[in-house]
Amino acid sequence: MVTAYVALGANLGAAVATLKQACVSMNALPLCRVEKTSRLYKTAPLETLPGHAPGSDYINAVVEIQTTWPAPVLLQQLQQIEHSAGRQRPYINAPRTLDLDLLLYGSGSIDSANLTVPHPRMWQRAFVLVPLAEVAPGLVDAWRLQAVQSQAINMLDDRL
Ligand code: PH2
Ligand code: MG
Ligand code: MG
Repeated sequence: MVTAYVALGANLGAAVATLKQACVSMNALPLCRVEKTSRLYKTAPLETLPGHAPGSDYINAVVEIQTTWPAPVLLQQLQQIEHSAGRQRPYINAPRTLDLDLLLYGSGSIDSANLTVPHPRMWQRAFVLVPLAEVAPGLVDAWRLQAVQSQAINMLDDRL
């Protein structure tokens, strides 16, 4: 079994319901169990493409999973769940119905054409680090959280 962390995000459609359904779908995958879930957070869109509207605020969360799938297979399964939620990719960082990003896969480092783990931008993003620190406090040092504290992030009174 490998412990992996997945970031969930959405800013199109019924985002809270979509994230909750995605969590159910991940837990329903064979050889995959959702062990821990974070609260839901409302976050301002970051890294939006110049010339495009930033879109609505995001709902973000993080889950810890236990799996025996190799990381590339797990990625395919996550992309299938994104697809089922109507995910489209008109341009980079476009508003989306569901984004499932593999943040960490055990202690592994992966650098392939379609998968980089640890996720290359995770340490710059409060919407990832704050919920990740909830489910895995030992993985996020205090100075990492301090480095992103200027980014707006609001804990909702709800969880996955
Ligand atoms: N995802 C992005 C780009 N920007 N901003 C927020 N607040 N939340 C996200 O999940 C997010 C983003 C690319 O995946
Ligand atoms: Mg993403
Ligand atoms: Mg993604």
